Amino acid sequence: MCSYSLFTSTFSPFFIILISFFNPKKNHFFSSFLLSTMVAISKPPIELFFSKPSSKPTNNNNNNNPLSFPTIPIIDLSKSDSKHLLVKACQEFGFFKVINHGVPMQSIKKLESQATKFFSSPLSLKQKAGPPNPFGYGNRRLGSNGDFGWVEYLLLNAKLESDHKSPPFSVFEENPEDFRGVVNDYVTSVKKMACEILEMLADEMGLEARNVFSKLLMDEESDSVFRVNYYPPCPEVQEHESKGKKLIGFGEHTDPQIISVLRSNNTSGLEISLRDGTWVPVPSDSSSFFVNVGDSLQVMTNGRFKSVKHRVVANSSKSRLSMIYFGGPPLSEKIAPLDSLMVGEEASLYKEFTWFEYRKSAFNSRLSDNRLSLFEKIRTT
Ligand SMILES: O=C(O)CCC(=O)C(=O)O
Repeated sequence: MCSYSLFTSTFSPFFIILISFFNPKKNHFFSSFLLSTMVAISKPPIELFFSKPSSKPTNNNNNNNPLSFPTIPIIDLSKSDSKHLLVKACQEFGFFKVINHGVPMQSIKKLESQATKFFSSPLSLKQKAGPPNPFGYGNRRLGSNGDFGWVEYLLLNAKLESDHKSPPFSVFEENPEDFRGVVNDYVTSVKKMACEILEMLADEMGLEARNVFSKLLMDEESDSVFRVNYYPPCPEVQEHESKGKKLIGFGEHTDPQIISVLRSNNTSGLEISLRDGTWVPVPSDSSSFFVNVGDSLQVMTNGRFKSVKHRVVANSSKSRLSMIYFGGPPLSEKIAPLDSLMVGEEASLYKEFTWFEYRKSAFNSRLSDNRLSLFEKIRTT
């Protein structure tokens, strides 16, 4: 089933021409023969989506071996002592889970249901919402530098006033305005939570302005995006898994922005990389959010916070649906360590750059590249 959908998405123009030429109603035998032959001959290399067998262990994150596994920090946003834990989580992992987050479950469920409906629509309809250039529907191809993943996605402008009459919103034929409204409600709540987290971090770090990070997301020109990912199940996984390979839904990367806030359905697949390179699966929790430190926040804190490397592994039987808000600064914003954070003679670890420059550089790289390395100062000591 998964080979077939990959086939149709990769070769659809060819496929459509042949179908219309050999009308199946008139020449059923020949067209079915042709179709099955095409599927067999043109079967795309599924190997493309599998990782090489890893030399680095994946920690199974179960309770049988609690000592070897550092538990992913859980931050209760309703508790007053959370600020300290937040800073610690950003320093140690660049990743944490948030509970009591204040995002209405109704808003989450509405968006999830609209997104599920969209991804289960015929490919021809979904393609009307693409390509993701910069916003729209994408399928298997991640960016334009040769990265593939077992994923379909919708990439949307997180600016709330954007046009619901053009793609991808116009594809929600029954009511594009309604879909835009559902996205707006969700993004508004998640952005509020992201800003609250950023302000708690600034407070705890003793920065003079508690909105020093959050104002970049609140800025009218904030370059924030919203993404919905759908990872279809792929039965062929089992065969490859026995050889120690994983079906890569979304290849390893760090997020270039300031902060990312992720929510998924109850299908796991997200993994984060610890400093020693061990991959740790993150158990899914559809009622909580997961937060990543992005590269820009790493730079603004002069490396005190770490942007977390993460990836998604798809599976054989359950689909994963995730929605991620990427909070980014305005394009012209200079991304540099905050003066108020620097201690004594502390020097910046990074060359000066704007978000526009960094974003451009990130777009021109492969997912797994260490994108910040181009902007690191060469240390002389
Ligand atoms: O889909 C997920 O769970 C994470 C995807 C991700 O890392 C991304 O879209 O940047």
